[in-house]
Amino acid sequence: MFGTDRSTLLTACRLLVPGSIYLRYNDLMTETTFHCGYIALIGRPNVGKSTLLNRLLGEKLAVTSPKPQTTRHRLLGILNQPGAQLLFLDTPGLLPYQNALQEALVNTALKALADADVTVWLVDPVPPHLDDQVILPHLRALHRPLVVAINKIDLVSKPRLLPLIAAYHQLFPQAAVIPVSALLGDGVDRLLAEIIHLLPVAPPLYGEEVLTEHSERILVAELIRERLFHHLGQELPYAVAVVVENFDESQRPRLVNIRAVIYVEKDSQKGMVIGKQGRLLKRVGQEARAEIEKLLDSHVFLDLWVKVWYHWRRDPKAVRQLGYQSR
Ligand SMILES: Nc1nc2c(ncn2[C@@H]2O[C@H](COP(=O)(O)OP(=O)(O)OP(=O)(O)O)[C@@H](O)[C@H]2O)c(=O)[nH]1
Ligand SMILES: [Mg+2]
Repeated sequence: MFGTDRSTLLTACRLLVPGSIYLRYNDLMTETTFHCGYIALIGRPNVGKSTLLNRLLGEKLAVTSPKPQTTRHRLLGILNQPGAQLLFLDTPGLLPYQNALQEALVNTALKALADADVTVWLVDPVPPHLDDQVILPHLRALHRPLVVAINKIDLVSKPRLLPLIAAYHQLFPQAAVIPVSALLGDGVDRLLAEIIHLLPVAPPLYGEEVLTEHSERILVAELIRERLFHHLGQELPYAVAVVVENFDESQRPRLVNIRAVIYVEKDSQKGMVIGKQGRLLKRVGQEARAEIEKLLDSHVFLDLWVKVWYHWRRDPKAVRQLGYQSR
């Protein structure tokens, strides 16, 4: 899914000098009514926010999985369209929190909501949960435009969809309600057109070739975590955090040497991540390396270690040190 020119995109992102952007992108600036702004993708866990971000960008930037609470960062994905630059913020799913990690994730999502010029509330194709105390109060208090995107419409028949659209219209009469399938792409063009229409008139903030502002280290750690999410069962994926400790690109593109640590919360989990005779860790490493090589457009040597950080999810300081915090 990664484009071949992706590492160029990301490298360019790191090399950009503030102030040079407008000079280099005169073509974007010639529009007299250029639209630019932040769009927060908000919703419950697992509704498809990250899948939608990847679909909108045409690149795999965000990690996704069938398990809820996959996303842990506010991830910026930049899309350039004729006359507009869209700055999408993927966010962690909103739910009542039970530990320091979940609290940090909810704060991250709410901060993105507060910062955004337009909010896209992504929902499953089910009637609104009117008793929702985590999202609805924030959406009701919103002073900026809202779009409701009913996702996964590939899973429902048309006759079932119409009452759903009506129910969301009734809940937020001022908002456009747009059915989409992030997986298949249905409705995504209409969603884009609606968002552009709602964005403020402003010049582009980023150069045309920039896809994101995140470091390759973070994206690499996320790809490793995604593979762990796919292979680990039950609660174990949630006990895992990944940190890239060494990123040696002195021989790039011949080779990038990466050492990453997978943190778990208990001794017993360490063995589960490593697997019998190291098989699970080996598989995770092989799959992650293939994805990382596409991302970096380079051969990669990936050295994975598993360490225990006792009960890190309960400890706000540990959560921060592992890179999860509202920004
Ligand atoms: N059938 C169908 N499945 C979808 C669609 N969009 C996403 N999914 C699936 O839903 C699951 C969750 O998708 P994600 O994109 O990880 O969801 P998320 O909202 O980012 O989840 P969190 O990061 O946990 O908040 C994955 O298995 C996706 O493949 C869709 O339009 N149709
Ligand atoms: Mg996600």
